[in-house]
Amino acid sequence: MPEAIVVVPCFNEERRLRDDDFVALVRDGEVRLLFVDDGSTDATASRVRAMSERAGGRIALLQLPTNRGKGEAVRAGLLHALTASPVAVGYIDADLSTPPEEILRLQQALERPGVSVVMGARIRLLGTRIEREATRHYLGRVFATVASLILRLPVYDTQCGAKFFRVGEPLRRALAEPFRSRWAFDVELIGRLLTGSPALSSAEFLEVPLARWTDVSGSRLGSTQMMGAAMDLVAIAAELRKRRRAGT
Ligand SMILES: Nc1nc2c(ncn2[C@@H]2O[C@H](COP(=O)(O)OP(=O)(O)O)[C@@H](O)[C@H]2O)c(=O)[nH]1
Ligand SMILES: [Mg+2]
Repeated sequence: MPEAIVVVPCFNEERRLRDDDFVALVRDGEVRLLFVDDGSTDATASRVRAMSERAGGRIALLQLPTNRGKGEAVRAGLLHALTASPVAVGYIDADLSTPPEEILRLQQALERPGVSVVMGARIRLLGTRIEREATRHYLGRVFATVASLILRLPVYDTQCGAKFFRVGEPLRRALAEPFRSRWAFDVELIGRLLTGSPALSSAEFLEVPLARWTDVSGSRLGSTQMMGAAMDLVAIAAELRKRRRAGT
């Protein structure tokens, strides 16, 4: 399997970083990790440097001077990753809500013929362990449903923090401009991929139901941020309309 570079956005994650799990992930899987420290004021950067030493350089650090939010940190990380010409890139959350074995399973799914984007989907099915607080689950379902309508794509879960992409012109173009949203940037990215030139077809997107996902405590996504993300959907919908018009 070709190696992927996986971006891990971090803002003051010193206390939640699980060093051993990250080091094991790059040892066991065909992945390299690029942590993006988004202007943290704690010891996030030195923790990543220590991991990098243990991982023989398979873990790298990109430091942004000031806090720009998750969306822009992911974009900066993906653009940096692309300079190394990988076949695939991805991003995951620093709290490993999506556990390492599931991350590798998502990466493998990108190998299927015709698949260019793989997204984890948090669906509570019998036999899975998706641990999410009820309020967050229901608010998340409303958000994802609206996102799906805006995107005109039958996507179940735009907001799971784990995604993989085949590297190519559609991805490069989709990352060229800053995102407008800190938290709803996944919706922007999917929208740009669907309406870009060249565009991806909806058939190239694959959602993989996760066997395990845990809402790790210490989230920075409070109710104010959730409201902000919901408002961002309005602007994203307007931008998508413009892009669709320009493309026809
Ligand atoms: N770059 C960056 N990443 C952030 C920021 N806030 C949160 N994150 C990262 O986004 C990911 C998910 O954050 P988390 O607080 O767990 O949110 P939740 O899981 O969506 O509730 C983690 O990797 C965080 O470090 C931020 O301001 N900048
Ligand atoms: Mg989290």
